[in-house]
Amino acid sequence: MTLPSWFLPVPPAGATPLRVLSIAGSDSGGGAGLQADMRSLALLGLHACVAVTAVTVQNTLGVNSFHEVPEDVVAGQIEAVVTDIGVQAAKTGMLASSAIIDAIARTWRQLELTVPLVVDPVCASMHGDSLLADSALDSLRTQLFPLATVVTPNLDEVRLLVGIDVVDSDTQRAAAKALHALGPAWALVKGGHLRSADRSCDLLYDGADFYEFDTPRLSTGDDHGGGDTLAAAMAGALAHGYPVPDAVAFAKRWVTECLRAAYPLGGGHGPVSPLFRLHR
Ligand code: PXL
Repeated sequence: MTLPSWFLPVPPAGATPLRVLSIAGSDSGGGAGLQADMRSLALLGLHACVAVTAVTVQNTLGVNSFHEVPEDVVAGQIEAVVTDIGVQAAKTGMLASSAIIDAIARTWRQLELTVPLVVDPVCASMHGDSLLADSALDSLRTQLFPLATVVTPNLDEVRLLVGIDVVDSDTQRAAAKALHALGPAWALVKGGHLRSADRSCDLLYDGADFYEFDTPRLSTGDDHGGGDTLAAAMAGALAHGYPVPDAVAFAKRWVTECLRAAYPLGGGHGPVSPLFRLHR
């Protein structure tokens, strides 16, 4: 199954859309976190459910603080959603603490969930504000990664998770192998501007084959929520049943369009924007 472009099939008005569960933190500025997930998923024609993990106090200049949601409330949201509404895919973003990660993994296993799970191992904001306790890295590696269909770290997160400094394609491959060894079915190592400033070269690995995704890289200061948007679009494509490499290819096209449509907001970094979809 190959996707034609940057859109997914949209259900007719009144028909129940496919559902994706976003397990993520709230961004009061509306650009990243669960707000980014809901914006993209809605504009892709899916229904987003949420399990809120933390409430951040932030604007476009940075994250001032955050308040964690008690882990039993995070688990309760997941259970309430999947036992009634049902979801075809899920994704995780900011998870804040080890207790929350353990509760998500425990709930996932107890409910015997088998839908695709995209784990975006969010560790810090683009300004460098921490969004995950250092002590939680081990829970991420040992509890959540083995349940993941695909993990999507950027280069900073790769360094924290597997201790590899990705500087070229050999180290990118080594990182993909080390991440895959932690248990996810697939590992996507996002390359950032690894090869050149104007290319975005991501590497996907399933334990057997490497898949390279080399696409034009748009540089804009307004790229808040880019990683969340990529992972949300992947989850949307997986909910539709597309294979992981197709979901990655699709999500890269989607986030590129969202970067093209990014807008300034506040005094800092504006968000990537799926609103372009309203004009097409
Ligand atoms: O973009 C990563 C991210 C995810 N979730 C929340 C965030 C951020 C970045 O700031 O605030 C809630």
